[in-house]
Amino acid sequence: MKRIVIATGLLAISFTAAPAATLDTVKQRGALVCGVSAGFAGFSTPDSQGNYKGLDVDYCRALAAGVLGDPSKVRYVALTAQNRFTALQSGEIDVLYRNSTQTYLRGATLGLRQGPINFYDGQGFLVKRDSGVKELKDLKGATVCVAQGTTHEVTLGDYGRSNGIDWKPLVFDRTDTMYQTFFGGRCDVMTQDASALAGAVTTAAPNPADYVVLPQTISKEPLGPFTRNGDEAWSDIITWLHYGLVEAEELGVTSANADEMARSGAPATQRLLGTAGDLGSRLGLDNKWMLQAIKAGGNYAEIFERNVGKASPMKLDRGLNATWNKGGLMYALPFK
Ligand SMILES: N[C@@H](CCC(=O)N[C@@H](CS)C(=O)NCC(=O)O)C(=O)O
Repeated sequence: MKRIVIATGLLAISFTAAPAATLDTVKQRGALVCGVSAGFAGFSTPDSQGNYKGLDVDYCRALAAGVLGDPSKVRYVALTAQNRFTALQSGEIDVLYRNSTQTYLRGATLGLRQGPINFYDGQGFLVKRDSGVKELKDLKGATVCVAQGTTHEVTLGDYGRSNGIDWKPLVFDRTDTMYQTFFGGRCDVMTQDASALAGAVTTAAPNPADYVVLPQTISKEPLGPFTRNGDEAWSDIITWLHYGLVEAEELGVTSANADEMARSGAPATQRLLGTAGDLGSRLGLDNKWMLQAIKAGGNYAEIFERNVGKASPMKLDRGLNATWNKGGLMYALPFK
């Protein structure tokens, strides 16, 4: 009898290795192509003139300043939760800064590198203040608005199953539709990164005071950049950019005093800013790349405070995003 072997199993997906030298491409093009969110208050959102603003956007600007000497040399590509990683795999963007959670599977299966965390977040829940809901167990049987293609979809199901909460997910492929639906009263609760919930309340709630983010989060959502595998030189730049912005905060270097600190700062400060040593050239960059990056939008604290901190509409605490010596997790590897 003829033996028929049917090959089943996983479809092997191979990602064409993108041209390795992203740094050269960016320099030749004279612009950075940065993948961001189309609309996420505090992280990436266009203002009335169409100029993108936010914490993720400030990383794109700092990178363009470091690599090209000009923070405005960025072309922003607005991406959804669903198409963000393919845009990077296909080479459409140079780097992804889009409130993207770093996970084992994303790191192991997408052909992408995960850079250092620029915002420690967690999955939170938003309810109407007068709903009487105080904690997650009050949400039994609740209809939950959740976005497709996110970590939240999976975590919501897992948490419900292990805690006996039979919530009913209502899944959206567009965040704007999800906001309309939730604020229109069709879901009892909406779940997202806690930062995104704070942003949604400031931008989309008819009356922000009517809503409250529950104190509990159900996951770790470490948000950070993604780059393509196989281009270590470029990934290193993305890595050290973040450490440089945090190191600047630790050393007290700000957008306002950076030039002065470059002239007269301590040796560690001058190494960071490129007036001592030649650290920049080791990454194929100008030695003053971090000076340019910091002058563009400030150190990590300035970027945080301006976009999502107490002085911004989102009013978030530093929390885990404080530096390690102030009770947080932000810790820059040394510049030496
Ligand atoms: N951090 C999560 C969620 C990221 C995400 O895409 N969040 C949605 C809302 S939950 C968002 O930012 N939407 C804005 C948009 O689609 O432009 C992940 O990486 O999966």
